[in-house]
Amino acid sequence: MLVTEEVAGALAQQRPVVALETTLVSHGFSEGRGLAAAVESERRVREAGATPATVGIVDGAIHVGLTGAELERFAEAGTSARKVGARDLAACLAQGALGATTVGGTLAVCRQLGIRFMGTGGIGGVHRGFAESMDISGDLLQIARTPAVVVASGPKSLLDVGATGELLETLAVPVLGWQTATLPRFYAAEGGPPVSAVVSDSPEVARICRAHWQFDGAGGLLLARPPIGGIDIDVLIDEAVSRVRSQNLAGQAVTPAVLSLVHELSGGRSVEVNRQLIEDNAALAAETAVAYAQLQNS
Ligand code: PSU
Ligand code: MN
Repeated sequence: MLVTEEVAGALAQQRPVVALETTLVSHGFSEGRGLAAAVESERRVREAGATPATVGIVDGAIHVGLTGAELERFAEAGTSARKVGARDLAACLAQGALGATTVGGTLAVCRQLGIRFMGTGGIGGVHRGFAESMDISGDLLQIARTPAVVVASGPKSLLDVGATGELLETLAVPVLGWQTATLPRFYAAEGGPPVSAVVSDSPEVARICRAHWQFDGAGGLLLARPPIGGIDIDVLIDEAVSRVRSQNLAGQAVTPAVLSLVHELSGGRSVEVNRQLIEDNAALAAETAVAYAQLQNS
């Protein structure tokens, strides 16, 4: 594993570190927008007083902390970069492929290094029609088994958000609503199921994390932050989901295909919301990482 000096130094001194993923860079956007979101996310993490640790697989090694040139490779590769969940890490490494880590893949790396905070846009979850397809994102199991907080604007709204909330409960993942009582739905702030606890500030999140991790074997938490300027595009999402389904796409290709169709159908409006919420979630992940470090040192 190649950990940059900046990240290794921060971890060694127990300073706040925030992991960021690369699937959203390669698969989540087109035309370099993923690169802009990644660069700005890193800037927001630093601005909040934490060290960004963007994770990706380059030339047969896991990189924790990416150079600008490496980030550009992920953006330029687009969907030709492998989408790497936890189960894909080993093959990607051994085969020397370029691998963009998902939330689940990134968390597997966080577990090795002891990184306790990560930011992303929306987590994967239980897909609509899961009873037939059995398509349930690997993100959920990785969140459950990694002692880390994932800051996201809830599950992506192309999923069955209610079923995702239920499965998070089954997996004993606390779902903390950032100044909200309901689980945000990625593009939309409203309309999701209730969260398991409402939180009002980052010191409170830090106290809950510390208490949670005192239980033997406790895993991850989801900190769900509603998007600012969220949009209700449920009709467009329904349309995109059914079009992708009729193309017989399955597995890893589903989420990127639906996202890109939603971006097209919304005339770019959803792209803007998506980019903004990714950056804001990175900043909140950093704020909570800082609060947690302060609590640990007090
Ligand atoms: N957030 C975004 N865009 C994305 C993702 C998150 O705003 O593309 C990615 C994450 O990497 C997440 C993945 O892990 O989508 C979920 O994919 P799937 O549903 O195939 O598990
Ligand atoms: Mn899937």
